[in-house]
Amino acid sequence: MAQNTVEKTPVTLLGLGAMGTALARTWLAAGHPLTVWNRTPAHTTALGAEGAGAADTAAEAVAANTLVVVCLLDDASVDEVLAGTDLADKDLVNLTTSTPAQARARAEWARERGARYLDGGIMAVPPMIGVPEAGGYVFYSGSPELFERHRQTLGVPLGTTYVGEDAGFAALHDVALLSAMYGMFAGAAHAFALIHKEDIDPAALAPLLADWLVAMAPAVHQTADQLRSGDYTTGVVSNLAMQVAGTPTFLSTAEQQGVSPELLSPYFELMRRRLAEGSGEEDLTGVIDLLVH
Ligand code: FVH
Repeated sequence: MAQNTVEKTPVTLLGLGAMGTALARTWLAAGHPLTVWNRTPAHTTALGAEGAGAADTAAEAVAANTLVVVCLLDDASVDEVLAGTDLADKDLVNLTTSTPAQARARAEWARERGARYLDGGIMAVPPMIGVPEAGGYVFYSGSPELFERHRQTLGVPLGTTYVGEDAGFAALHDVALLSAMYGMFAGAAHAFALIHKEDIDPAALAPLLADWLVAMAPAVHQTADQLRSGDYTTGVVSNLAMQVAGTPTFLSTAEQQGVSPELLSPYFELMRRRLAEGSGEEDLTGVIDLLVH
């Protein structure tokens, strides 16, 4: 009885793309009163049937509740959608992917309009929404009070990880993790290309590849320790000199397999430059120094 009488925070959600729709369903399922708006009104129909209130305009949706969540395509669409709304005294949570600079500017923009602001970077794809065991979560940054106030509501669709008061930090963490992911995809693409013309089943390589990437992933902790200490030679298992000596093997193999080295070469070039600076006893950590201007 008691659990049914707990009042759930009403939520306004602007943007019913693949992500917004998935978010909406979890709030509805958890019993949160939900008001939705989408540029293409047809996207609100199904959610209306599931209990959401569909507003005719973004301004009407914003007026309906204090907590306003935005999940639109990009920062330009956020600008467009919020332009005619009254944000005074609203709790604005922006889950639209943006750059750190855009997030910081949006926080200031919201403050000038009398709103409190939280920025979010979603580390999940739509099928992971509302599925805790899938491991998805959202990085949040901006007002700590706002995060605490809505922590429970924001935790309904996905886990929450608060990364600081600087509104740009959620976007920065988001882009950092996704950039690492693209590096991993690039490496996997090269690996599949190497076997492509051979009598090797890609489905046989895939589990070997996945296990190897998982086994290597903890190396990031040593990288972090070395960056913190400034000593890139402690705990080194495979030093830079040895690794650079091995690069011709990778490049020759690519050539023999008829595979372009264009994904690997830029990284090898950075390794060679670091070695030329006399850093042969280091880990690969020194490459990071070459990337930072
Ligand atoms: N889907 C994913 O895999 C990723 C996972 C990580 C986070 N991203 C980010 O989430 C934001 C929304 O992504 P989405 O998947 O919902 O994207 P779409 O399905 O393409 O929906 C886009 C919504 O934005 C509306 N919209 C676009 N432009 C405008 C505009 N100028 N004015 C008003 N609304 C606009 C669009 O409306 P409509 O086309 O249905 O009328 C959708 O509601 C995004 O930042 C991802 O990077 C998702």
